[in-house]
Amino acid sequence: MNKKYIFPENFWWGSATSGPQSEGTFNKRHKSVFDYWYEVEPEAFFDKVGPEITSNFYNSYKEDLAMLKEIGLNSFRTSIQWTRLIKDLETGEPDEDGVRFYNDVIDETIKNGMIPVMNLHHFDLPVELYNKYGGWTSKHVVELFVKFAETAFKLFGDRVKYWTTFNEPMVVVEGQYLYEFHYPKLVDGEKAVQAMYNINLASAKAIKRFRELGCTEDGGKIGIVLNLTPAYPRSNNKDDLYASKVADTIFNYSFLDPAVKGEFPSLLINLLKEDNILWESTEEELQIIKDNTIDFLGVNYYQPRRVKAKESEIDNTKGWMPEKYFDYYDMPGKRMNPYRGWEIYPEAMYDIAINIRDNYNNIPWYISENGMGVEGEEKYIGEDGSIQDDYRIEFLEEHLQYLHKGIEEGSNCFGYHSWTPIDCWSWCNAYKNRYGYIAVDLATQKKTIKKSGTWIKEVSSNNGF
Ligand code: BGP
Repeated sequence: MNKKYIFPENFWWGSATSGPQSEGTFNKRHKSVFDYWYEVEPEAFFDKVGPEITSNFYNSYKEDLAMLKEIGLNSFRTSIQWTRLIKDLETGEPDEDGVRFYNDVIDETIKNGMIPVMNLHHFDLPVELYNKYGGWTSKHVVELFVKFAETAFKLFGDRVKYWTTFNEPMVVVEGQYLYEFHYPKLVDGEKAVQAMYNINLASAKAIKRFRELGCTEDGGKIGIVLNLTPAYPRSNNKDDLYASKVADTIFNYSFLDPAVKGEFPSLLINLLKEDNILWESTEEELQIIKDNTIDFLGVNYYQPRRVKAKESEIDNTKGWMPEKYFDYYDMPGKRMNPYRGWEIYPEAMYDIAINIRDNYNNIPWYISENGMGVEGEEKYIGEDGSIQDDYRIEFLEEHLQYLHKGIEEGSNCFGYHSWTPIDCWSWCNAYKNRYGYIAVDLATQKKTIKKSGTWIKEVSSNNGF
């Protein structure tokens, strides 16, 4: 008989989306960097589909959340858009319609038996704050983020018990300041490093505010969502090992260490000092980071990072870049998701679980995103009219098996959220790759449960498979 994978009691079987990717821009007070970028360069988005319509969650959240309940989910993460909740970005004064909307979403989530997890920043900086202050390189923007967070905590903290400050902050650093895939598409190592520091500071300051406001008193918890992409070396040769250590330090531990341990990795500080590019910080700020670590961690995992010792010449034309320290390694025979171009390597779920157990105080954590984006799913529509996404079920089961092994060996993981419940908009890829348990027909907004939606319902009701 096949092994059964049963998960810990009260395990979260949920799914995640974000405000900017699901709501649509209806009635927003401000534009985010993505709203603005689409306005000035629509051709940068797949099929020129922008963030304005998306899956229509702003209008259809009641029906959508009822469908999430129908497929058995017991928890749900989305994000509060800064550009929707806040009327006055300087004071943090809320917008009436934004308050109404998020109140309804939260109430409706709870009414449908799901734990709401609310995130505060999912790549969606108000563009005005970039234009006026330079965005995440500005410490004033850090203060404005804390005001926004405070407004959200005060308004919704009575019902929302799980908060996260940022989703994948390293992707903001990479996209905005290094690799040109988020507006303003800069290539500027110095700014990247300052933004990395400032976002860590913003997270710690928001956590501090959360605790000062007494949000923890009736069980409120706060964390951060990080995309951990373990760096695997080509070989055990010491130079390859060093390359992977540096890649892990820059891309993973730059946020994980301050979040959990309250300190930046010394290797990171040393490299940045040697490269003469260390951020501006004060003693007082570093103390705030030290004193305000997270209660729980969300981990987004999609793909590993394969690296080898630096063999190619360092490209200095772009200024400081992380690739100064390693080369990417194109491992022969790796499994790929051809649509997204990402390697499939479920074993990393186990490695992440053990790393957290052994090196990060075995902090309570959950998988906050994992999933498979596939293009052209219409071709898998079966006789009953639903998408037969067996490939997705297989992908999710494999990842869950490795997660289960980590849990069996003592890692403190309390849940699994897939990306995403209902097909949603995906940054520059727009609606190219679909990830949902529920399909959306963009032309009619008709939503249909896929085979994986029926599968997760079973898994959730059996607490395993
Ligand atoms: C994560 C983001 C999500 C989501 C997901 C899928 O990095 O947190 O917002 O988009 O990746 O990736 P993509 O949309 O790029 O295919």
